[in-house]
Amino acid sequence: MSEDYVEGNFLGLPEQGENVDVVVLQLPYELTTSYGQGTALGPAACIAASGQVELFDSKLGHDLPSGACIFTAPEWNGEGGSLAEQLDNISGYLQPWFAGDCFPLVLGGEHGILPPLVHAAQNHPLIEGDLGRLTIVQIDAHADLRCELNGESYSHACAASRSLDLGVGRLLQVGIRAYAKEEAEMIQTDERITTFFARETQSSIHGATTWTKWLDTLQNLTGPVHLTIDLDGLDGSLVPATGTPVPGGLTFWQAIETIEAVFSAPNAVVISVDINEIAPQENTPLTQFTAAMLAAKALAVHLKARNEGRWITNAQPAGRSREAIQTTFFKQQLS
Ligand SMILES: [Mn+2]
Repeated sequence: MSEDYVEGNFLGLPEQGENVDVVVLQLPYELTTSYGQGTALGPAACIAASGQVELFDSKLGHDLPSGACIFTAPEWNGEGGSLAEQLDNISGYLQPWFAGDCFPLVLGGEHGILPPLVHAAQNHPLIEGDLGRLTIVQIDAHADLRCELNGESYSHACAASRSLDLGVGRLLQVGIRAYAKEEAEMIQTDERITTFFARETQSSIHGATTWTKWLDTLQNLTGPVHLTIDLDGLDGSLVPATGTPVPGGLTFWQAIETIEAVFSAPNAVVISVDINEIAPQENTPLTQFTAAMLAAKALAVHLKARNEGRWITNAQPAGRSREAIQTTFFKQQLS
């Protein structure tokens, strides 16, 4: 730990400069988690664990933050009595940071944060209200394509289908190994969705071939991309404290390769990333540490993309203090 380590900041990094290059946003949101508990404590636990992550990144070739200003923003305050109010407040909290002048690195919270994040992203200068331009790349054990779960249409189990409902143009999924019949049918019939099942990528017979196809698919991405990493996409042994750990998932290096491939796609711009379903475990910090490692990797390859000219910088810098936007979108949807 270095001398200028700042408690409560991602990687303990001191913030340099008034303009924000990367903002770390914490969403301690847990309203619909079905099995585990503690995802509301995940973001802070991830920040704490990030103090143990090495700052050197071999792909970047430098120590983080490599001259960039990384701002760990005050966490979302969790306000909102009803589910709809919480979703609106999450979107309103995120919106000012999707202005295109900085890169949002979002820590959740359960996967139900995805639809309000997508809603917040629609004013991004590369999207301009047309979410059809946006591709979501999803690492997950579950397809999250349910119509509803326990009568709740904004459950974490519906995160991907609600995002498609908002108009997202394309969805690429990997790690998927737990899904319902309705989800299997949607994957087969909906042309927006491409799914690489864990059964195929982890196969001891043809897994390597399928994995190469997945990485090729990512390299061929075009336009704005959001990367959503549900920690349970990784093998359950790596993330024992996540909401629903599932065996048979991605290895740590497959998650790293996926992140690197998305951010190095020559014709795509990754506008934001979220790492969700982080739940801390006191005796073994493995889950939150794994999340912190993935977040640090995303930060490193984002900075690498900047160095290589694959980041839009024409948006005006808007500084560090930004007011949340008021929205009633989800209230209207759910009324
Ligand atoms: Mn999920």
